[in-house]
Amino acid sequence: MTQPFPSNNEYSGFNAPMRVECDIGDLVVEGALPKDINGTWFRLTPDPYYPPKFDHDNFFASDGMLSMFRFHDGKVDYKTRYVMTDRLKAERAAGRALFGIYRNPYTDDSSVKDVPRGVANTTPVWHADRLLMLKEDSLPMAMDPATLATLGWWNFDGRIRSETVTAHPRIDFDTGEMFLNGYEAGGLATRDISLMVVNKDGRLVREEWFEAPYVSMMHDFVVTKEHIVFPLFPTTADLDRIKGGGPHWVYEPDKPTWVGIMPRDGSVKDLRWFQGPGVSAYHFMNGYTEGSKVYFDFSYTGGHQFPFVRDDSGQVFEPQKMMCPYVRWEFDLAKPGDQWVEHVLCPAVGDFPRIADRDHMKDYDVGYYVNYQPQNGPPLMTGIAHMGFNTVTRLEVKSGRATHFSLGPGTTVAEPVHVPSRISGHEGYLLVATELHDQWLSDVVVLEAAHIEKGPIARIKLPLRMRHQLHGSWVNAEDLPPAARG
Ligand code: V55
Ligand code: FE
Repeated sequence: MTQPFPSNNEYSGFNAPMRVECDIGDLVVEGALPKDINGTWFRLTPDPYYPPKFDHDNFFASDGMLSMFRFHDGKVDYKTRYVMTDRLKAERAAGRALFGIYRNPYTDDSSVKDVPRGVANTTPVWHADRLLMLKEDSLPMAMDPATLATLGWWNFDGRIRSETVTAHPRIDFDTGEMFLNGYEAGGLATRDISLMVVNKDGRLVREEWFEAPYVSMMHDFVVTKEHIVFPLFPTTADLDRIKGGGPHWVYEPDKPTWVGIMPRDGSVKDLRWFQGPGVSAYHFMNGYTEGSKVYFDFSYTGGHQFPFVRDDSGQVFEPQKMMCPYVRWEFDLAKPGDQWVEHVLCPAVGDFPRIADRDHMKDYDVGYYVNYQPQNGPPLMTGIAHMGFNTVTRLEVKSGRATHFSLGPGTTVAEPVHVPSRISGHEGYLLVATELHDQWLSDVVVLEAAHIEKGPIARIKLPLRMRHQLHGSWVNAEDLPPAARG
């Protein structure tokens, strides 16, 4: 019998686990789905099968649940399946959690010391005819895009040396190359960082390693047509602390932020390091190179975003340290020194940026992200930050012009996904999972990307609530194998 989950914010309210694997055909839709939305939206959600071994564990340690919305012929179907990792199989056989706290194997049951800890719960990526579930502490896990059955760990035909692969690959739309990094590449709390390139056919063609100044939770990185950028923020790991049963991560803002930049065609030996005040950041919207200048766009905060890291670091929540705008950092490689220049792009503090796939690594103008705006309703407890975003923003990075969408009080939004239109000159669509806290349900809204402020052109109604989504990917039907099309 499964025991109750802890009643804290990581496992209750809208964060209460769902544990539902289901198939729902031809969902109810209000409005009309555009006919040129034809393909599948894959999404990952951490959703623990069993209550954690320790109540103070966190959302990111939960089993991966893959879901898909498959759009075809003006209809949409929904399917969810657990990623059947070795870990989940072992726990289901035992009928309880066997693995201890987030990224600390020293807190596990001795019976699972040889079982991989990976939960494959962060980003589903489609590349070279493979659907890969990524989590930054492990190798990718492959899933079947038609049935969502788990196929097994993917080690690039045995070629990869790195023990870890980022959940945020950077794919060059023009060449089909996928750029990856791995931190703690050589094992738990090591300073080794790997850089890997997988060609359009799925073959690992390049792998190089270097040592970081400290072990950093490098959640995302930046690749342009000419450069590769490793941004290290001071959320750090320490092996002795982990061995003592302590948390994997603490935030040390007294340490600097480091940014390493190398030529894309060069080597990690060419890394040039820049340095600034310690801050915390997760996702980059995009980056590009223009002459001697390298730019990337994102938002960071002075305090740490996640309560579990803040608490373990002995820090108090200071709202003013969270009020950081959306910015561009500019690095001029023609100039000496180790500093960058910061430009403010938009005052709305937020995260989960997305752009059209074709715009990656190049000069671009339009990005989408989510943020919390008080005029759209009081804060709601959900997700890992314990406060949901309630607004989608479309930002023109050159002019700073921003437009917004919200369903209003009692609702939240997750990371949008961009769907390209087949009509030339059309900006495409955004699909956004929402939480309707008053109804205890979730809808998916379909927005016209260029006109999000006009509100949804369609609302896909689910008969149940979806647990807080992390990342997703859109795949056009023609890029999927026939069995995975509608
Ligand atoms: C993040 C998510 C993770 C993780 C580390 O969003 C960082 C950041 C879902 O797992 O393990
Ligand atoms: Fe992420």
